[in-house]
Amino acid sequence: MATLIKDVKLSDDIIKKVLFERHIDFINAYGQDEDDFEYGMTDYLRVSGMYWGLTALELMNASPVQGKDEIVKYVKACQDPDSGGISACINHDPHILHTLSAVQILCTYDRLDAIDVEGVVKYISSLQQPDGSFSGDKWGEIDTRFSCCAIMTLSLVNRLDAVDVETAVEFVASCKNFDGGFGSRPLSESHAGLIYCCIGFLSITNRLDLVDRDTLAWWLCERQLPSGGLNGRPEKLPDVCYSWWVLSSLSILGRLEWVDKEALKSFIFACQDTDTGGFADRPGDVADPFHTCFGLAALSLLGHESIGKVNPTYCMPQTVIDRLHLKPQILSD
Ligand code: 3PZ
Ligand code: ZN
Repeated sequence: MATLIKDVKLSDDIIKKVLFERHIDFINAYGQDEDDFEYGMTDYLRVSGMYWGLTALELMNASPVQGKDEIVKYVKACQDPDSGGISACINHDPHILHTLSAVQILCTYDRLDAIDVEGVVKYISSLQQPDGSFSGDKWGEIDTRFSCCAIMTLSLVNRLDAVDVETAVEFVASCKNFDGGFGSRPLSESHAGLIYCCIGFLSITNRLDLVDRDTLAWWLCERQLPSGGLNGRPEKLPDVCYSWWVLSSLSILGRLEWVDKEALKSFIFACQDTDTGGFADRPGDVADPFHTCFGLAALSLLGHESIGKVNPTYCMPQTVIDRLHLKPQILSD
């Protein structure tokens, strides 16, 4: 039986440039509902939603119309004074993902002083388990995504000393599979999003020696489909956010040249919504800040000259990573 490849077909008249003005308006419009940037995004996603939108704006060299002070004030109000963690939205429970997003926003605006950084450090270290893994909140399950959030957050505030990095590395290493990829826990299947988390984690902890570089780079390149787009696992449709999870991992591994860059650019361009602005997961779908951020970030890694340089480990402007003197490990070609 012939193998059926799941894919999309790009139309012949796809746009071949980035619609910057449209995307800037799209992101800014997400905040205009109630005069505040914050309100456009569903509450359970808000602080991370702000990070996606604000990072998209930074990469386009634009500023939020609502003003950075307003954003800093909102993020500050989401910190729980008891645990030190940061929630998606005022009065929600703190979570490690939103804690990372908040720290990413504040580092980008050079406003870490606005929150209780020691509280953040205390919160992250409280989530580490005896086996080195991290949970996402005080109830949550264990997942390599949370190991990544923990190590990224602590490295951004220069406090990696607050956790046991060595056992944290052992846990992530135990999630490596025979295909070179990584899963969410030991024995769980490889997935491009989780591979990004683990490769980002290992680049910060300077342990890329634990990666089966070419086996993994090969698996990642196999995510590219005839449309030029990338999927997250075999048999899945392409999706713009996987352009980021796969490309950032390949970039850290020094294997960016293994993908067909022109074909991927065409796919990402085709995911722009020419009416509303923003990028969708695939051509014709509804645009959102998440895919807009990762679509632009992927184009940055592909060398688009009008998009600011993004750091492949942190998905933050490279200028910010340089200002913080962070040097996540990167393998050269
Ligand atoms: C999306 N989340 O669980 S979510 C997310 N997905 O909060 C945010 N690619 O339905 C937006 N799919 C859009 N704006 C989607 C964040 C998911 C990822 C879903 C998705 C992305 C295809 C189906 C998980 C970092 C943080 C969180 C995730 C990944 C990386 C949804 C569905 C899920 C979610 C939010 C909205 C629109 C935006
Ligand atoms: Zn997606």
